[in-house]
Amino acid sequence: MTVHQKNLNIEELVAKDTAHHLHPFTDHKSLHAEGGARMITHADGAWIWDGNGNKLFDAMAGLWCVNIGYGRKELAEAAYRQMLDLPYYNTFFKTSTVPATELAAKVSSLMPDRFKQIFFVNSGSEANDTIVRLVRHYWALKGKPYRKVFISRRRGYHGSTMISASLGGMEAMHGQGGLPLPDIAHVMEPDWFQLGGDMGREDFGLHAARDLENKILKVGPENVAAFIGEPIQGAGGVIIPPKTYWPEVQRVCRKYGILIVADEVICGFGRTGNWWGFETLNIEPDIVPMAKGLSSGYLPIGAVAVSDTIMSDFVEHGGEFFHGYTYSGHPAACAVALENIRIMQDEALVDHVRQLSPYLNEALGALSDHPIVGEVRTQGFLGAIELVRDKQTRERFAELGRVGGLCRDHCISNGLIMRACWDTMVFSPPFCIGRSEIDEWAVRARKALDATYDDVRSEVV
Ligand code: PXG
Repeated sequence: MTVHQKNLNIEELVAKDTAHHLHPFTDHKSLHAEGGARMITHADGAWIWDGNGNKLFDAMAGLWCVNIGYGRKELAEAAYRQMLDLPYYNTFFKTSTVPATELAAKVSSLMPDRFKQIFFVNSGSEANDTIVRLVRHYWALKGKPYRKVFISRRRGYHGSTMISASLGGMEAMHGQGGLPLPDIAHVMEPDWFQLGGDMGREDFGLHAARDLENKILKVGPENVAAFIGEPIQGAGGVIIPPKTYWPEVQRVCRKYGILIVADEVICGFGRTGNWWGFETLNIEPDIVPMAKGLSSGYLPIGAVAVSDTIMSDFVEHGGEFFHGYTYSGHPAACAVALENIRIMQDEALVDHVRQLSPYLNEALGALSDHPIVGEVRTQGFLGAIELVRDKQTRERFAELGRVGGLCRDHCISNGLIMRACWDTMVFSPPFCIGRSEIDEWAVRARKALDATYDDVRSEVV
């Protein structure tokens, strides 16, 4: 163990946190009523500890981001060394720094040849904000300023800023703050389990793609700038699309000259068993936002990879692109990301994910015999367990999200972190785990499912 347990007064800390810390994505009434947040104190590998001394298996890798696992000293040392050399300098106005230069080249080297240019940001939300500005400016440079509509999917998640939350398809988010902003249209998500009805998976994939074409025709193809989608929708409930879906989406976008944005914020950096989700799902994107796994969450950093097609217009037409952040290409964050990628490559972690994923699929897949589990699906180290009251018809329990919440709490009681997206339990574990940890996780998950079943037995068909 490389971690240090400090002598903390947790009760006092939780009170202070409740008094002063305004938490993201939180119901403040219930946080106050329940006596505050769970304080996480330290972590190692795939395990986190809370202030009460509970040790939990983190099957979410934080928020889908700690891909290499917790406790890697090399990353802390990379940040320390860089902060001594140069803690900050900007990358605006024709200036650069060594780690930003090296990281741009490194990220580009992990991608298909056409992605030579990398723009740095601090988060996935900023990556997608950047893309909306950059793509609209690209079309303006090409003399088509009216091409500004972005099409995305319902239950897609692209961030929490005004435009990235608008791109996202989360109704609850749109219900606050006057979203979505104009010139964004949403189409059906390729969720066979929930929306497929009697259709076969492959037919349903084509059906969902047809919804995109219908929307393009309604908006007017000449007005559409880009289609944005996560190769596998993460926060929407790990929606692994039918095999027919992406090829058809791609055909439709090409037909109308619409750019494709593959949001790799979750799927990127090995999560699906290849470096990029677009490789796993056979997509050829024009522009790629990334964050999370770029630094395994050790420091905030994101990026946008831009293909030659788009870049050539920027270089040809010239004129300043008025966009950037104080911390675009922050030296310490870039140094940590470089070290993270070095470890991923030296330890062949993407191969590890690909090789171990059938085992994970089998171990977690065995839960599909459970009375309230409708489906278990995985792709690489990304997956979901669907909770249903009727296994045959895939019918949900009443009050969507209630049973997911119960199950999440039972997971925690059993020393396991999985996230509930409504009644879909999702997981995205760190890459550093082996077979024994997967076995341990499956045992804990079954106990949590059993406890949930006890709560809702009378409702189950
Ligand atoms: N795109 C995707 C695909 C994401 O999953 C973002 C963009 C935004 O990234 P930032 O770094 O701005 O948060 C994300 C983030 C959840 C949850 O509830 C998911 C995310 C963030 C917070 C919570 O599952 N994904």
